[in-house]
This record gives sequence, C-alpha cells and structure tokens, in this order.
Amino acid sequence: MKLLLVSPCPEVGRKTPKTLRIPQLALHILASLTPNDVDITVVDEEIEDIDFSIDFDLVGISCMTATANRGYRLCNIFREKGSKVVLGGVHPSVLPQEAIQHADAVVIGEAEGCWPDVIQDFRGGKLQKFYHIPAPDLSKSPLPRRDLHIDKTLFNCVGLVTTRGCPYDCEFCSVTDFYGKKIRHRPISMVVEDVKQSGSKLFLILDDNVTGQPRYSKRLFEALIPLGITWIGQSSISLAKDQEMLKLCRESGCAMLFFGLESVSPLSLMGMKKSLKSIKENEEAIKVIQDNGIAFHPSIVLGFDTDTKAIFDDTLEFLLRNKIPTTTLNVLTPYPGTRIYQRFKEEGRIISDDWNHYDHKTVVFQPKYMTPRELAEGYYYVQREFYSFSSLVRRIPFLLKVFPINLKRMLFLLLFNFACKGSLKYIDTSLSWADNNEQWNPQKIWTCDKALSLSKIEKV
Ligand code: B12
Ligand code: SF4
Repeated sequence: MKLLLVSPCPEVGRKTPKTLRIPQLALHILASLTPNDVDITVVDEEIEDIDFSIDFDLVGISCMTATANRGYRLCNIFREKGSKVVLGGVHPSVLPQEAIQHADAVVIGEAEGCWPDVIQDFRGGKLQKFYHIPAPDLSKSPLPRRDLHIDKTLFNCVGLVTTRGCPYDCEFCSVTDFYGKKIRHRPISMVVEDVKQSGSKLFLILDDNVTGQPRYSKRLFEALIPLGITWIGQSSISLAKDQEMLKLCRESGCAMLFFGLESVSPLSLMGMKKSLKSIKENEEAIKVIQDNGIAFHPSIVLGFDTDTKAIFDDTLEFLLRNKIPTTTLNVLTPYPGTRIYQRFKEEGRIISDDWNHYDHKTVVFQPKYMTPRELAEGYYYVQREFYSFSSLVRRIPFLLKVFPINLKRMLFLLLFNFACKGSLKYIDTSLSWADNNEQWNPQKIWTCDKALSLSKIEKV
C-alpha cells in the first residue's frame, strides 16, 4: 500500500525561504501512527513539489484555512487519479461538512486516536466519512517519524510538542475549540527521547503556552538542561512573575518566546482574557523577560473593534520604545469556527468567504473605525516600517542587549527580517477581489469619539 501525506502550500510555487523551513510535525505524527508495512511519502508543499506521476492508494492532506482551497484542489486531482483521500487539520475539523464535499473521509481533531482505524478501514474497503476521538491520551502515541525529514537546513529547526489545549478560549482563536480547554501533556521522558532521537539541536516548541502548567513546565525544563539544546516557544506573559520559571527557561536553552500580546491598545487589552491588562504592566514584564536573556517576540493583531487609525503609529512606537527585536504582525482574521467569525457574520461584516484570503495578511471583514482598505494600508505601513533597513539597524542593539554576541542568533534575526520584508509582496491593499467592494465605504464606519477619548485617558 502506498500512502502520501501532504501539507499544501497557500499558493502554488510559493516556498518558505530555505533557512527558515520547519517541517510540518503533523505529517511525521501521522507517519508514526501508520503500520510499518505501508510505503509512506511525505511532502510539505512549502518545501518541495508533489510528484504527480506516482500513483498512491491513499492520500492524507493536512489543511489550515489559508491552505484549504489548495488542499481541496489536491483532493480533486488525486481522486481523479483513483486514490482515496482523507482530509485533516484545523480547517476540515471546524468545517467537516464542507471538507467532505472534496474527500472520502475527514478526521475531526487530533489524529492520535483514530488514524490507525482510518488505515484499517481503508484496507478493509469500508472507509467511513467522519472520524473523531476527542482529547486522545498523548502518552500512548509513538514518537514522530522524524527520519522522514525532508531536508536539513542551516538551522535544522524541528517542531516539538509537549502539551496540547488552552483554557483561555479567546474570541478570535480556534485552538481551545480544537484541542480543548484542559491542558494535556506528554510524559517528560517521552519528550526527552523525542529530542534525542530527532538529531537536532534547535526546536520550535509548538505548544500554545509552554509555561501553562507550571509544575510540569519546570520539571520539563530541568530535564532539557543536560541536552544542551536551543529552543523557541510560545508563553503567556505572566511568566515574568515567576523568577524560578524564567531561570529554568533560560538554562534549558530558551532563546526567544512568542507572546500573544495581541494589541498595544489599552482598550483592546481590557476586553481580552489576559493576565496583564495594562500597557504599563506589559512593558514591565517585557523588560523582566529580556533582562533574563530571553528575546521577547510579540504577536500583534491589527483591526480589533477598538482600533482607530492611531493604532498603526502607536504599535510602531510601542515596539521601538520597548526594544523589541522581532515581531509577528497580523491583520485580525475571523477564522471559521471562532466566535468572532460568527459575530461578524451576524453583523454582516464578512467581505469575503474565499479561504485564500484568510492568511492574517488580508482584510476579510469590515473594521469598526476605518475602511477595509485603510486597515490593509495601515497594516502594510507598520510591516514595512518595522522591517525596513533603518529599523533593522536600530534593532540590532536590542538583540545584542538580550544575548551577548552570538552569530547564529544574529543571522536568524537578519533572515527573519528579510523574510518579513519579502512577505510585503503578499499583502493585497487593493481589496479588488472583495465581495461587493463598493458597499464597504466610509459610510459604514462607526464614529470613534468614545474610543479616542478613552485611549487619551490611558495615555495620561
Ligand atoms: C507552529 C504554528 C505555526 C508555524 C508552523 C511551523 C511549522 N512548519 O510547523 C508557523 C509560524 C509557520 C505558522 C504559520 C501560520 N499559522 Co500557525 N500555528 C502554529 C501552531 C502554534 C501549532 C501548529 C502545529 O504544528 N501543531 C502541532 C501539530 C502536530 O498539530 P496539528 O498540525 O494540529 O496536527 C494534528 C491535528 O490537526 C491532526 N491533523 C493535522 N493534519 C492532518 C491531516 C490528516 C490527514 C489527518 C488525519 C489528521 C491531521 O493530527 C495532528 C496530530 O494530532 C498552531 C496552533 C495550534 N495549537 O495548533 C497555529 C495555527 C495552526 N496557525 C494558524 C495560522 C492562522 C497561521 C498563519 C495563517 C498565520 C500567519 N501570520 O501567517 C500562518 C499560515 C502558514 C501557511 N502555511 O499558510 C491558525 C490556524 C487557524 C485556521 N483556521 O486556519 C492556528 C490554529 C493558530 C490560531 N491561533 O488559530 N503557524
Ligand atoms: S489566542 Fe492563545 S491564549 Fe487565546 S485561546 Fe488561542 S492559544 Fe489560547
């Protein structure tokens, strides 16, 4: 039996720069759950092209919303060639009825509990339409088949999972719905074995909050110290309040942490379930974290209902004032399956249902205090200014302050900068594709007096 496991690219021919490539862990997990007698091919389309001349019996495709259209196109191609196709990942999981129009079966949620059944049913000729095992026990899964590594890059960074689940359930995020509110973890001995077997020294820990279960996280970091690895992860900013955790994080090899700061607007922060609600508290936390030798990488979303056009300059000013070396800037994207999608749908504010545009770079909704185009242009402006050459020159000392001269980390900063600069070409500020483009004009915009006066209060 020949099995192909694919992670589609958002656009044909669009590849991730070689040095920044991280193979999709989901494909290696699926491979590890597949019986040994199956001949497996793994293709991450952002890294290499699919060889359509080969015939496969079964094809498994992993989709996010931004890659769903390409995933559905691949389903058609392979089904026409006679293969059976199974879809999985976050998008098919939140929209299984849409996904099944294109595939023979859909796995809703995590693969661990049901992939062996899918293979068995396929072999027995009785593939079912839907498979779903909620919150599988992570201690029962085999280690990912990292031997199917696609290529070794300069950094050879690989993904690593230690926990799944998030208790916060933010309005714009799919994670809690997908993985559940309860944090589940892999046994520490299993994570250590996974690290050792991977052959890599650099890891992206894919958990939504690597410090979310303090007792577990501290024991995990202690176990990682002797392995001498470097890792990047995501954490809640409340980490700054726990000196012991900060120390263990650094000693276990943590170079940089992504934080879902989400916004530099006091009004937006007030409306979110965040541990630190004021700008002042966040700024103090950033300083504590960077003083502990961990680079602070905030993920910032532009276009919340409390954002006026002032948010663009406020964001740039905040990033430079707080000596932030790198950041991820996103346009608010109402993903299907989230509460914000439901709300915007009910308010008639979704301007496109074409999943290709759901990439965090394109405006797919009517913002409250500006036109969609103003949000798109404002987003482009912040991205362009933050990743400009002159800004890079200003930010190099920020990184040097966090860690003493380290050529590899400096190279990473440069490459990350160039990749973000390069991604400017994918930002479509024309919005010419938007449904009923003419109706999204300034008359649709709310008056912003209240928001402006409140943000003035906070600044004073
Ligand atoms: C790490 C990560 C990234 C990394 C990926 C690095 C890499 N190459 O691995 C980077 C930074 C590149 C990234 C980019 C983006 N990401 Co991202 N990312 C994540 C994150 C944090 C972890 C994903 C992960 O690898 N998890 C570990 C693996 C093992 O889990 P998994 O992929 O879910 O797979 C499991 C199941 O889904 C299922 N499964 C998956 N595929 C398949 C296929 C089959 C056939 C079957 C049976 C089962 C199955 O089984 C697996 C094992 O249980 C998630 C959040 C999360 N907790 O999931 C967001 C997340 C997936 N990302 C998201 C988004 C929006 C993006 C971006 C669009 C953001 C942007 N600014 O551009 C881009 C899109 C990139 C693209 N290709 O188009 C959203 C997706 C929402 C949606 N509805 O699509 C998520 C859910 C975050 C969120 N807050 O909502 N991301
Ligand atoms: S945005 Fe972060 S904190 Fe909020 S639900 Fe998603 S993963 Fe959890």
